[in-house]
Amino acid sequence: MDCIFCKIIEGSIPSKKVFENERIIAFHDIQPAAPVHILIIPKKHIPTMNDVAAEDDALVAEIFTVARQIAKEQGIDETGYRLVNNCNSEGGQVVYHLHIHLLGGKKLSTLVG
Ligand code: IU
Repeated sequence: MDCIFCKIIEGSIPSKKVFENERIIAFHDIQPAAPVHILIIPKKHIPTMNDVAAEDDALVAEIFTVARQIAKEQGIDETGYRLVNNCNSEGGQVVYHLHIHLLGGKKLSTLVG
């Protein structure tokens, strides 16, 4: 499969990993938009948020658990952070493997279109 994030998961493309278990990995974004910019992704290839199925409910919940844990480890849980999912072209999605952006470490601007 020609998916850059699947290649990161299998290790054929390197990444700066901050978390990994059997279902999820998290790594630093290569073009950080904030002092902390980490991507949290399922190992299962789910292209977009629209493709999340009922059987993925526990996986999606675990992604949020991992996000909370990483925010704490990065020391931004109290100051605050933002979790973002871009879905499809008008949502700004570039990589078609489900991912949640964890952004923080500075005062983020108000989210506008
Ligand atoms: P998006 O939500 O699909 O727009 O976000 C894709 C992100 O993946 C974006 O912030 C890129 O900088 C990031 N990224 C990466 O970290 N490593 C890569 O090899 C590639 C993209 I391609």
